[in-house]
Amino acid sequence: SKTSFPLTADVTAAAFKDSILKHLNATHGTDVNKATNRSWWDAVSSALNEYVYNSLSQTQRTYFENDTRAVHYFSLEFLMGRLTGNNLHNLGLYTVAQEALKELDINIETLVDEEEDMALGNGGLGRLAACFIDSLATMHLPAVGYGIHYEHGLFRQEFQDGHQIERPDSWREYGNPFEICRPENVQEIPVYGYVETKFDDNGHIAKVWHPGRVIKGVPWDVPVVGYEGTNVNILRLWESRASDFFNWDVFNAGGYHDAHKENVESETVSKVLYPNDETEAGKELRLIQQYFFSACSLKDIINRYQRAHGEDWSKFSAQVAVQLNDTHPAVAIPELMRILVDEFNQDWDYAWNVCRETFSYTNHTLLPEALEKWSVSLFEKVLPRHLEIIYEINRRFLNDEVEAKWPGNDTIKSKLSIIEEGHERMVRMGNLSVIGSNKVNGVAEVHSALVKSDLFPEFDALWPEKLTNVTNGVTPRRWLKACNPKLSELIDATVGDKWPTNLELLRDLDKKADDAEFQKQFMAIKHENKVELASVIKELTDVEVDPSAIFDIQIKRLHEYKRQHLNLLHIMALYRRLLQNPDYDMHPRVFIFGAKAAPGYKLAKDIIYAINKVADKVNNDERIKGKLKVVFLPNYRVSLAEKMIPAADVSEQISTAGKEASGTGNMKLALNGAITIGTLDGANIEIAEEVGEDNVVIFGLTVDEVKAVNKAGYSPWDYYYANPEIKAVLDWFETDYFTSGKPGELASIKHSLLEGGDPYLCLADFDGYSKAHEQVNAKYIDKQGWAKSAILNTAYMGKFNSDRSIQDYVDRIWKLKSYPVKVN
Ligand code: DL6
Repeated sequence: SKTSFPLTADVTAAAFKDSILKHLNATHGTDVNKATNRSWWDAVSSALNEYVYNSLSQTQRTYFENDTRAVHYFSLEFLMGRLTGNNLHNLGLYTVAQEALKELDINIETLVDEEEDMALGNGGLGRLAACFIDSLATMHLPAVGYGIHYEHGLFRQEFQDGHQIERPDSWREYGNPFEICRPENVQEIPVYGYVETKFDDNGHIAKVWHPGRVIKGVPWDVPVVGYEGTNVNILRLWESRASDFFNWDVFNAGGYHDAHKENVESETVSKVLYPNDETEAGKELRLIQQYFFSACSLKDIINRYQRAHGEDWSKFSAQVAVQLNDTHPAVAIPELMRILVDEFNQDWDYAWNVCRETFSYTNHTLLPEALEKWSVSLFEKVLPRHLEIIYEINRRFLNDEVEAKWPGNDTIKSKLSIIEEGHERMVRMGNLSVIGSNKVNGVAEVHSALVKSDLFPEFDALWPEKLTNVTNGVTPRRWLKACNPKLSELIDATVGDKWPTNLELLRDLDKKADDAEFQKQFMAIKHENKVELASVIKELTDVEVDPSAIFDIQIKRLHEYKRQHLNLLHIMALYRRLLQNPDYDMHPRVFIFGAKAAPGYKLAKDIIYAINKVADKVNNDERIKGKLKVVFLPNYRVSLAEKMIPAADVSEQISTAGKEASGTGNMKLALNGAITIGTLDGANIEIAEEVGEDNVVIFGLTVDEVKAVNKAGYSPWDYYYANPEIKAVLDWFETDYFTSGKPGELASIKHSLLEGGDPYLCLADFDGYSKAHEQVNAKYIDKQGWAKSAILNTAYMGKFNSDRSIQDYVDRIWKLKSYPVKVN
């Protein structure tokens, strides 16, 4: 049971067991007689951390000695999930730990279930950040992730009578073994106050910001273990505290009450993650969160830079790349200008060049409601000096660059301006991000094309080289190797064990796609995974499902554009067909959902409720002979995804074309051998190109057709009157069929699809979707054809490795060199 990785090659189960026992006592102060699961988990984590910390120190030394250029990934969200299994796998210690624990009579799977998910993100954007830092460490690239150390991550979801209830998440209530507090790197961050204009001895204007409050930023480092464990990077998360210095002043002046209030307000900054994934109302606290973590991170970067280069700024942008994960950290742009101009007296033009060479920006959405804007008055209150700097950036940009390209064109100027004029003037963070960056990327081919053509066409005309694409990817270490051990073993035996760092190697599986014996093995593993998921379903919902049914899975945030309600309409149509004809020809199906709705998003919560109510009815209706089941698993999160994805036969990727920037769940499911039923949207298009049109089921309007339909004036009523099935299903929502004695409880869905105008074209796509499902059914009945398609999905997903995405960022944007730590 030795590992195959050089660093841990000599570690035996016996030695690991000794280490666990040592830490149980010496680190955690307990013993085998008293130890709870939690204590065992703590002890395993400490045993594991010995290897992590060793590599961490060596990595930091290697980067320091080589004075490396590094990328700094600024993200308000890192959806890390659990770390124990992941770190064990990446160090090659999973089997060793499993055996060691077995000797102690402990099941490793029960133990890793002890760990709360680190849910410091909402969905796609945050999980992408987590995959990216895994890839950066695996590829030996100097990188730091920067974010917020939220005390409460994304809420825990419960259902009460089918309704979503939000409960606070407390992922570190009793501490977390995978983070290290670094008091030596604390930062002080000013906010509020006013700006004084002064003149220096030479008569030059100097701006002095007198802050109204100072917030202390305390860094917590989470080691990020690359695959094979040689390089360990860090994720540095900032916790806000009241600044001692500042509050003692108030306290001594007799203002105990005020001091206490300020303490509470300062500590509130990192208290909780905002639970909306695509929209954010102009909340003051959210702006402070954005500034707080951006400013802490920049100070941290500058401290490190100055240790090597003092005040010679000429090398700054050669050493430091900052990637802005969406516009959330865009305030870092004026902050770096403020530091260079106000604190280090650099010339404006010089500082601006440094800034532009340092920052790049990734856009993750085209939804208008998600494009961040802050009211000028709020900005002025919280960050008065930054607003002045933004005005100056804007003035120079419009007067010099825009004027040179489009002389006298005020229409273009007002469109490109960072400031939106109107009854309330707004700061447009998207425009600021484009203007202050050297590269801007979308996250899938079609999305990046739309960023150019629809969102930022004038910026593209002004700087044709600036806008580019980097298609998203997912880490195959977590999303295949760790979550699907049985399939991983089969793959190892077929194409060798190097695929976790070179996913293109899976391509060789295609030679086995027609091999009956291999098909049998592949599908037997899928079946075993389905058996395991069936028992999770039973445990969480008390619903029994048959693992020989088709497992059809839709997992993602609940949002109208993702169209869980289109899936629901089709389920209701199937149910109706079965009621009308009990012999209706279909292979048994289990529709499985996982999704959280933003707490203030009423219709999204209504859709969850409707799915749960339909599920209750369908699952208990004996007339349909178990041919149809519907389950909604509560509290969808990374660790639940790891159990669902390996068991999926069908992957639902059914967003309205043009709305899903990329999607990454689509990649995880296909990689694990699920067949996609999807629209030509986001990365689905590239997945279909890679796996081939015989191995996906595509339906629905294309991006251009969606535009044409909307332009011509879309009327959902036409579909309601023309298609009796649509009419019957929509009318069902108004009855009490699913909500006995309470008619109308589900009516909001019908209303949104008719009176509400069906903004995401569910009814227009219903017929295509329904036919696509018939195709899925026919395909599944052809057992060999299905097995072949499933195998080819796994085989041809090599492109969607997040290592490939990172290599694209390195080549097109970051220009980094890799520094593998030498193993002695
Ligand atoms: O790029 C990661 C992920 C995409 O895969 C999804 O398609 C997209 O919806 C998501 N965007 C967000 C929106 N956040 N903001 N702003 O999470 O990004």
